[in-house]
Amino acid sequence: MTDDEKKPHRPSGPLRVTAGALAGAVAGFASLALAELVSAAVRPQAGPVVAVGGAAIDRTPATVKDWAVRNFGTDDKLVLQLGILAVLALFAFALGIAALRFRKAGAAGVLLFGVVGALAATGRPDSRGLSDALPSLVGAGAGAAVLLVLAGRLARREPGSAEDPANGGGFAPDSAEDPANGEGFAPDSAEDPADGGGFAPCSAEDLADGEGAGPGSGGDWDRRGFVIAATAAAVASAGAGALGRSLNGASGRDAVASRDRLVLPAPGSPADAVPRGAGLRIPGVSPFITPSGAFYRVDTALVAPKVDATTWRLRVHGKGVSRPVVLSFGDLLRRDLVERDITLTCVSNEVGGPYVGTARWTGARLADLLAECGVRPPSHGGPADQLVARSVDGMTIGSPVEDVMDGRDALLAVGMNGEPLPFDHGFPVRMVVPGLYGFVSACKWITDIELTTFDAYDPYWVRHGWARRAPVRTQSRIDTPKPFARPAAGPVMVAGVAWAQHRGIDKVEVRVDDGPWQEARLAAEDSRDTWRQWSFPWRATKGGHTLTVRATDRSGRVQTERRTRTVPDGASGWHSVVVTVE
Ligand SMILES: Nc1nc2c(c(=O)[nH]1)N[C@H]1C(S)=C(S)[C@@H](COP(=O)(O)O)O[C@H]1N2
Ligand SMILES: [Mo]
Repeated sequence: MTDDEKKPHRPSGPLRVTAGALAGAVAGFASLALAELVSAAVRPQAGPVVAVGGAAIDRTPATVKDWAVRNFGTDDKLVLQLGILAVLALFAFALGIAALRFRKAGAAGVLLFGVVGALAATGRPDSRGLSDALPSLVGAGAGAAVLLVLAGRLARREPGSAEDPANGGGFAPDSAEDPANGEGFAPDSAEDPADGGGFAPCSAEDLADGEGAGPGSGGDWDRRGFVIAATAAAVASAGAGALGRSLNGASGRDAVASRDRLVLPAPGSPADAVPRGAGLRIPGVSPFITPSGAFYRVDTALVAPKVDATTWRLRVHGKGVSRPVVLSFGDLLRRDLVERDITLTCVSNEVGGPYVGTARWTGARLADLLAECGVRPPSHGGPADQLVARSVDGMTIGSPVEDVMDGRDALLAVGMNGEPLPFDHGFPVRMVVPGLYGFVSACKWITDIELTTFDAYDPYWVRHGWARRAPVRTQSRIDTPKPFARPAAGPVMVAGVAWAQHRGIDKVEVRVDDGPWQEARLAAEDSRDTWRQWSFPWRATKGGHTLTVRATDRSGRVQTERRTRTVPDGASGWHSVVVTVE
C-alpha cells in the first residue's frame, strides 16, 4: 500500500481516498467524453468503447459468443458495452486512488488505456488507418491531464508552505523539484529532463507532499480547489461528450435521409399472396411473416452502420469474373426486382430457439448479375467455388457459388416486408440465400463481392471456428404450449413451426411422453423456402407430460434426434416442452 499507511500521523482519510476515486472517475469520464467528441470528427466506429467492444467480439471464441447470443439475445451488445464501462469505472477508481500517492503513474495508467483503445480501433477490419487512433489517444491525454490536476488538488499541503495562487486552477508550471515522485513511480524529477518540459503539471503542493511533509506536519489538502477543479472538469466533459454525441448522431443523417427518400420500385416479379391457411391463427404461434421490428438481429456491429444509399457502391470482381462491375444503388434498382418470402435462420439458434424469422424480401437476383459478369458455377467449369461478400464494417461471409447460381432465389435484397431494409438489417443492400444459414449467406451492408475458392480464403466466421459450408438443418419448434405451462385437462392445441429451407417440410409429428409419433396437421405451404406451421390437437390428461416434435423434409430426411451444439454448423436434435396438465 502507500507510504501513507506507514505514517500514522498522516493517514489517508476516507474522504481523501473517496476524493481520489472521484478524481479517477472524473478523469475517466473526461477521456470518454473527449474521445466521443473526436470520434465525431474521425468516425463513430473509432470511439474507444465501440472499438474495444468490436475487438472483444472478434476475439471471442465461437462458444462464448454463442453463449452470449443465447443468454442476452439481441441485447448482447448492450451487455458488452455496459461490461466495458463497468470495468473502465473500476480501473478509473483504482487509478484515481493510486494517483493520491503516485500522481504520474496514475496519469500514465490513463494513457495506457488510451493506447489499448487506439490499438483496438486501428486493428478493426474496417479501420481507416491511424486516424482511428485519435479519439482514444486524445481522450486519454485529456483524462491524464485532468487526473494530474485533480491529484494536485488532493496533494497534501504543508502548513506554511508557499502556495502559488497560480496553482489554484489547473496547469501549473512544473516545479523544479518533485520530491513526491522520488518515492513513487517516476524517477526523481530533479534528474528527469522529461519533467522539465513535459505536460505533467506539478504544483508547488507536491513539495508539501511526500518527503517534504516531515514528521509532525499535519498537512491537509485543498478541498475547495479539488471541488472546483473536479466540477469544472466534469461539466466541461459533459459538454464535450454531449456535443460529440449529437455530432455522431448527425453523421448518419445523410444515410437516414437517403432511406427516407427511397421509394422501392414495384417488383417485376411480385410474390404471390401468402396462401390462406399458411398462418394458423393459434394464439402463441409465431406469425407467418415476422414483422421487421420483431425480426431477430445477429451481427458483430456494436453500432449498426448507417450507409448512405446515394454513395453506396457494390463491386463484383475476382476469379473467373471476365466483366467486373461497380454498381450504384440506382443501377441495382433499375434491374428486374423480384419479391420472395424467405425464412432466415441463424446457426447460433439452439433447438427451440428464437433466431429464425420469415420476411418478404425484395431484391435483384444475384445469379443473373453474376452471369452478366461472366461468372460460371463450378459445375459449368467456373474456377471459383466460393463467393465472398464483404460489408462496409469489414465482415466477410462466404457462400458456395454453386448454391447461389443453382436457380434458387439468391437475392441482393433492398426491401424487407415492403419497406427499404431497416439499418439493423442491412440497409441499403444485403444478401439473402434460401437454404443457407445467415453466417454463410446473408451479408448485411454489403459492398463487395469477390469470387474466390474455399481453399484460398477463410471468411470471418470460419476463422472463428464455424463451418465453411452450412446448409440449414431440418428443424421444428413447439410454440405453444410454452415450457412449464399448466393447461387444463381436455383439448389442448399443440402448435408451432418447422423449417428446412429450399427443401420444404413434408411432415411434422408429435409425441406425447414415450408414446407413438402422431402426425400433426400441416398448415398450407407458402414456398419450400419458408417455414411451415403445424398444429396437433391433443387430449391432455392430468399430470406431467413431455411433448416432443420432429419434422421430415421433402428429401425424405427425418429430423435427427442426435443433439449437437450450434458450433460449427448448427444445432440438431428434437425440441421438447414439459407441461403440467391440471
Ligand atoms: N455485415 C454483417 N452481416 C451479417 C452478419 C454480421 O455480423 N455482419 N451476421 C450474419 C448472421 S450470423 C446472420 S444469422 C444474419 C442475421 O440477419 P438479421 O440480423 O437481419 O436477422 O446476418 C448475417 N449477416
Ligand atoms: Mo447467424
